[in-house]
Amino acid sequence: ATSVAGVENTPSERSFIALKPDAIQRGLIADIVGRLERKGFKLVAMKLLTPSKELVEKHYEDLKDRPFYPGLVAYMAQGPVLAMVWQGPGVVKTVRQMLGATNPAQAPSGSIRSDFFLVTGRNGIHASDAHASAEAEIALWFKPSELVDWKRDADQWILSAN
Ligand code: IDP
Ligand code: MG
Repeated sequence: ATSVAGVENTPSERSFIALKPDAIQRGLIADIVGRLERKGFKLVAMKLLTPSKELVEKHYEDLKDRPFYPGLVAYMAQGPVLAMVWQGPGVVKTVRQMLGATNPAQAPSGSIRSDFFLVTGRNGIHASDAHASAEAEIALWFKPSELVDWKRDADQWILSAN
């Protein structure tokens, strides 16, 4: 397996997506992962883990001064978390749209957070919000050797003719 840093706005663009412990506990893996898969994005890494408190703290470092931070870290560090890397043109922005707003009550109907979740503190899924944060989060959660470099035959039907 090799990994080449994803390039923004090309088919190699990547995002870090993670199903949070509530999604795992509730048996929503197939429903949510299925949406990403059917959209046409390509899965390049996936692992189920219970992240260390340190990993979660680093992942949510920019929120460390918020009142909900300790509860957020405890929620995530309970595990399990399904950590993934998905690839495709526009993946960062499009997956954020597929998620909907942070607060499921404000997420558009048909979005993942609207369809499966009720409250901000149990909103089931994380997705990188920008290209730079995606690359940083991928490096935080995965070793380069865990990213799978594979040729998908369906790409000729998904990525061509644009
Ligand atoms: P995002 O997940 O949509 O990017 P962020 O503002 O980056 O939203 O917050 C990260 C995560 O922190 C949220 O997905 C949610 O799990 C949690 N969070 C954000 N705001 C609150 C809050 O007001 N109460 C409890 N948890 C929150
Ligand atoms: Mg965020």
